[in-house]
Amino acid sequence: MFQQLTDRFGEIFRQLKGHGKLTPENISESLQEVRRILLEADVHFKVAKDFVDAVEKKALGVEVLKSISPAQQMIKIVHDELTRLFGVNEAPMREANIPPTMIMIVGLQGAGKTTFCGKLAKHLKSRGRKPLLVGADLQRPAAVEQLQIVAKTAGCEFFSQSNSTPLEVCRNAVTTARQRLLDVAIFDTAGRLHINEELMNELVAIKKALKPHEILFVADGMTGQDAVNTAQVFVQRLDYSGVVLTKMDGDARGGAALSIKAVTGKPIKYISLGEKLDAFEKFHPERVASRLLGMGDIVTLVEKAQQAVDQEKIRALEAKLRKAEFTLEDFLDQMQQVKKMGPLQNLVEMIPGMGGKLPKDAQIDEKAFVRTEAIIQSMTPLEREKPQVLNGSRRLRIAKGSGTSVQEVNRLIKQFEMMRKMMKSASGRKGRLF
Ligand SMILES: Nc1nc2c(ncn2[C@@H]2O[C@H](COP(=O)(O)OP(=O)(O)OP(=O)(O)O)[C@@H](O)[C@H]2O)c(=O)[nH]1
Ligand SMILES: [Mg+2]
Repeated sequence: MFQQLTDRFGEIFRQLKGHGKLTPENISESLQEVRRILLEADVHFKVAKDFVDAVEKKALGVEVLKSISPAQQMIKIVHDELTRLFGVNEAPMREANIPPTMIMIVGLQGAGKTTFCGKLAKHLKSRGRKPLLVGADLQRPAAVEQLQIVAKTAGCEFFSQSNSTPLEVCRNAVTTARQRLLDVAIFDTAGRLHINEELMNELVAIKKALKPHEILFVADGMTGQDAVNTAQVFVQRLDYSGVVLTKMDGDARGGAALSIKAVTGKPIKYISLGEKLDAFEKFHPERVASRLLGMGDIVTLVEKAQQAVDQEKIRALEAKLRKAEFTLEDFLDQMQQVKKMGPLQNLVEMIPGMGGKLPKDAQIDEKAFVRTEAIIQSMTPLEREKPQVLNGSRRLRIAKGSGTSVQEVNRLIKQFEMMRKMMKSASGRKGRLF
């Protein structure tokens, strides 16, 4: 995801490293480059302009701190602005007081609606919910069968009916959900090649009659500004509650992701990263901003790993997180769990210290993964527990032992400390269902 943006931002920060401090000249030089990068990534021109202006204002206003390099200062400012652009606070899903919670999925043809329905249902099921997948796409032949297969793969219940209207299907699905004691109904609606009145009227009728708790607009992330334009038309007609960006595993340049919240006013709630039902993530603005800047996203990484480890381990880990006692040993353990989970491509960018090393063609650098592992494995138990004992000679020994360099060891340790801080601040926000 965002590989191109990550590489290009990395170049800017590297260039800034050569300077002693931020000056109006080097700020302006960097920002010209930032503007170019954003426009090349197909970010909406107004969004790009506002972004650059905001970064400039902050950069010119920062106090020059001796202990922080200009590159670090700039990273922090860009990171904060990206987070703001993505919507700052994670957007929670609304739930029904009296079940079922109704979630309506809308979007153009082929955007990934049906696949997303399956992903969301599977995710909810893993959280102890009982979702009902509702086939309300009566337009495309075989659409209902497709959803039925998805429901089976997700291990969830399914409802549809022929010789009916989409509104009737949704209405009857709600009754069915109540009868079967299912607490979430997900409506998979029809797509069209282009926006047309018939489609909009159909969707507006469902919205009016049933007042779904959430309406999620699904956009193909590969289509850049087209997705943003469609999102804008849909929000005017349907005033949906959130956006799902799909196909973020491909070579999406990032334009849609960076523009859609600013243009529509609606937050991205989920991203989809592949055809398989678990290639799916809740969208966390701050984490994604970190990932985009090559800083990794260890919180998401741990969450994914938690799904693969047993309950006891999860509890032990949570206790450590709360007390900020997470050690390099735990990190290694998590990494090994994660490796079993694949696709590595989606996970690799969350590991601090690896983002910048991914080659341009976005091939997975399996070697970098192995090197991180080798570094930790070359440490003694004490060092893994207390990285603060790692003095120069220990670092040299570890570098030799792991066949890496002292710089690599330093980088890993520095990023590990950063991630520990992140975890501490993230561990307070747990237990949300969606
Ligand atoms: N690579 C990738 N492919 C995806 C993703 N999401 C969906 N697809 C693929 O995109 C194609 C269309 O997905 P669907 O879920 O059928 O799209 P839809 O919006 O329901 O399409 P209609 O029902 O025709 O409107 C399928 O081949 C999916 O496997 C994703 O996140 N990444
Ligand atoms: Mg579909």
